[in-house]
Amino acid sequence: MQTLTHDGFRIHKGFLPRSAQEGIVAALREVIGQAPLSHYETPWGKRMSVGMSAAGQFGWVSERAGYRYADTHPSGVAWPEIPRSILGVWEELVPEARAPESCLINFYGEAAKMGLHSDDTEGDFSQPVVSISLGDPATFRMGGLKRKDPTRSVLLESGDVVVMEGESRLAYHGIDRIRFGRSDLLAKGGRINLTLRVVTPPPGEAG
Ligand code: MD6
Ligand code: FE
Repeated sequence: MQTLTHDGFRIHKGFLPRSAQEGIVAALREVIGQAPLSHYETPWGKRMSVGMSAAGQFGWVSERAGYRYADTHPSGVAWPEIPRSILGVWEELVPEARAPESCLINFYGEAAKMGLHSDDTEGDFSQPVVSISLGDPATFRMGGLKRKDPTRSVLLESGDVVVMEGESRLAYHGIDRIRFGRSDLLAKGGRINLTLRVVTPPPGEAG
């Protein structure tokens, strides 16, 4: 296994063996069965190409009125628990961190991509974000703290895990495109990205 770093992005190439990837996909089928993927509308009125769901105490939702963390799926049901197999990745890579409160599930079909953004709506930026890639490879673009900072890209493949912490925690990043059909992990192709996060403010601090 190889670990690359870029301004605080820690990229663990090949972190999850195939059997672990398959286990996580099986667990995600259960989660999606209870909390189906949504193509949210952004506050600026665009339908997102990425299908989204979540597990844990909070999920990220977006609508015309804005985006936010919500404690229920748009259908009103609670988000399912974060599967044990996914929690294990967090525990192994960021053992000092608080327990993750959200696992966002992003599904990329053939034409899906995600624009450059900073994950800046959580309550405790001292806590990392851990991101797991499954299925088809994708070009991950990494920048700096300002949108216009120079960027670099790296190919994320099935089983790779990225940790964003410290100086990279608020760095801009996005997915340019996926290489549809290159992986046989998902029978119908596509890419799943999971991001584990702490959402609430540090304990003892007023929200
Ligand atoms: C993706 N990832 O890999 C998009 N966010 O599909 C993210 O937006 C992301 O990889 C926060 C931390 C790590 C990430
Ligand atoms: Fe992100």
